[in-house]
Amino acid sequence: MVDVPPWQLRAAFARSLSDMYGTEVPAYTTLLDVSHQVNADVVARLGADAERLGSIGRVTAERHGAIRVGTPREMAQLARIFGAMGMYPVGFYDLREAASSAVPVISTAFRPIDAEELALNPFRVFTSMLAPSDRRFFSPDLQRRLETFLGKRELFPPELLRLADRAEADGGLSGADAERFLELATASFELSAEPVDRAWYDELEAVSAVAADIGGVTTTHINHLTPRVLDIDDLYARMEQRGIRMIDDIQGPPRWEGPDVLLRQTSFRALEEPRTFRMPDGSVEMGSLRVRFGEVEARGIALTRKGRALYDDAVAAADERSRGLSAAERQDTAREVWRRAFPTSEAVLAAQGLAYFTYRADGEDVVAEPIVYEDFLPRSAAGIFQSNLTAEGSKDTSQEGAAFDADWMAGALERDLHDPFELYARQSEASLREVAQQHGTTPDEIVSNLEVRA
Ligand code: OOG
Ligand code: NI
Repeated sequence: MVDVPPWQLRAAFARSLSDMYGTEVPAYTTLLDVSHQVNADVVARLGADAERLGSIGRVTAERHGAIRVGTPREMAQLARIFGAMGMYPVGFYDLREAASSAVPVISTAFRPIDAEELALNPFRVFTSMLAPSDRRFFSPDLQRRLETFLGKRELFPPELLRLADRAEADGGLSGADAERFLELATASFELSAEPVDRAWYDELEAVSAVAADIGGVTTTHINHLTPRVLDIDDLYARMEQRGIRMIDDIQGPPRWEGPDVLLRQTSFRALEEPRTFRMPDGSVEMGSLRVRFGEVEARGIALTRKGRALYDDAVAAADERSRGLSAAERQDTAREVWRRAFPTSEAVLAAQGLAYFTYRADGEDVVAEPIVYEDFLPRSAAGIFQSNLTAEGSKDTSQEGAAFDADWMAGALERDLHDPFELYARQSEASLREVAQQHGTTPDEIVSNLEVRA
């Protein structure tokens, strides 16, 4: 019997992970408190306008997680666990390219893909997989030892995977099974108390801190769990006022007077967490690792491919002109570039086909409502990864990188990999068809009228 549908599993899992992570990383609880205050203040200040990109209920519950695993097999297992919760792989991110320091991973994001499911609970997980075959980072010998190590570990108990498959086949679980599924799934992402092999961890860390975090231990863990805020600049300032050290930048678009687009992210610095280590002589010692951090984000309107190309050019131009500048100067420079590149109104974004909207009839009028960006940005992800690494690692750029792409990822996951642009376009076009029908006209006609009004 199905008592608990996928969306309820997803919402309950997000809550349970959040509770677990809050006990592991107390600064995360502070981040949640400050986020809630910031959001309450924005709602008090702006009223209904504050909810233009999502109801306050959705935004308050909204989180994304970050998880890192080692092999295609582990990725495929994750796909089953997330599939049980109505979360599907969307997008392909190559952080090996996006980062200048050694971040030898490729990634996707598991998330709901339908507007109704997103409204019920938008939980998403940025999921990365190590690439030991990439010669820029790993020698053939290290690759072999790494793959042997990873091949021996079991991250997810068979009972969890069986329950996941049942949930996916039946469209949910019975109450008792759901409880067991949530317990096993949450436990799979707890930080393990098992001693870390010091020599192995250090060897990998010399190559890449991310490689050590993934392949230096026999378990996985949630790296961060990110709440959403309505004013990320205010949040940044309030965290610093509380004495919590933030990374230097807010990644993504600068703060400006025009519409919020895509995604802005920042984080508090990775904290030193106590861990036990097994030393080469067999003794066990206390030590610490600094791998988990507290990220926070603000979301804006999803951009079309054309809008995204503008964004990518603006980011490259701002990077180019920001070299050697302070964080404040970098924001000013980005803002200048931005003002030249982007229109300052939603209406122009819509008319020029730069961003995605849904449309609805309001009497004789057509009202456009922005579609919120549900995905990630490789440049920002690389920035977040890098600003939290303890060491640069090593990357031999004279070597040929291993070839991975979206098709490879779909094959590893044994599932379709959704294209984010297609998902937004489909949602937008469906709404256009509906309004066109209500107005007895065509979608094209509706779009050209938008152009006239913008
Ligand atoms: C993922 C880093 C990227 C984001 O939100 O873009 C990321 C990781 O640290 O595993 O979290
Ligand atoms: Ni993140």
